[in-house]
Amino acid sequence: MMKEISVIGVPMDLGQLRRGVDMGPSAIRYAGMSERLEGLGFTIYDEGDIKVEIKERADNGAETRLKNLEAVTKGNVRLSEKVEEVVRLNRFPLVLGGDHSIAIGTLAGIAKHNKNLGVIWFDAHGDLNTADTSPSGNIHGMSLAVSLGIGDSSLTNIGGFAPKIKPENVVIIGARSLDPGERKLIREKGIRVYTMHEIDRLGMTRVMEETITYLKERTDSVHLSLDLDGLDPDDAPGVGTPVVGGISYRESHLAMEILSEAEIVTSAEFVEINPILDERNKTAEVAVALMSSLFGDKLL
Ligand code: B3U
Ligand code: MN
Ligand code: MN
Repeated sequence: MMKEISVIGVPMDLGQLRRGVDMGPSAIRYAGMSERLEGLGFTIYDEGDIKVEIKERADNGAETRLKNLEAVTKGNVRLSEKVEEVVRLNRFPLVLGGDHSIAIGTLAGIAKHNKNLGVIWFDAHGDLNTADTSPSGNIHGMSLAVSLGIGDSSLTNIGGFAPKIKPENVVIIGARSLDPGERKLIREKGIRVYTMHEIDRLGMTRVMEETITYLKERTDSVHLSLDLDGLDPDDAPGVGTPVVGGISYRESHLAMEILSEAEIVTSAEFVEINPILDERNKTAEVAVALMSSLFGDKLL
């Protein structure tokens, strides 16, 4: 794995309606991220935060169902440019959210340099809605679809090209809340999904081994997009849309450790941490612990 990590904070709360997720990057830093990763031998370049419009000044998408479309687009354009620069410097981009709409900008920046990018989407949700299928109009529930080239063109064309990823290069892990339109898209596009059913049935070890074999066969780099709501709300309570019956603290660590051993992950983001809804920064601390496992921390 690259020994230099660039950390990029994205205080984005416009892809959904709950306040507080914009404080995620700060909460993660406060939980001791840099010290933990430096302790593992990495050099950390903290690039600070991307500028995102504050809620009070953001438009509310008068002529579209997509909430705050213009401000979400602008923040993601800035993010994509920063991520692209980091990849060009051959550093590992580690993006801190913010809501999951920021995956649009992260993937746009990475995909500029990686034409055969794989994505692990660790999430309770599919984030595969479009303006037509979304029950909420919230862009954080559309970011994976947008990255596949499906959705509003101002989002799909960020970076000047689309799509950013191929459906057969995506693996969703932890899904347990999928809308009807998302299920249809999964079937139509043949996207690989490990729902909680498969995780319970096969165990996390087999799920991760299959995922790694699958992605190694067809991709040359892998982005991990980790939504903290993929975990069970008992372990990660500080998220905007918790869904019961999720991945446990231990299973999620095991997943990170297996990924670390496989040495396939080339970029990552940790999103949806909402300190206002959290219990004494527990969810940010979980995020830092997971990062530490992903970057090779061993128990012994
Ligand atoms: N699928 C629903 C809910 C949702 C998606 N992502 C989150 N919640 N975090 C939607 O609004 O698209
Ligand atoms: Mn998500
Ligand atoms: Mn989610």
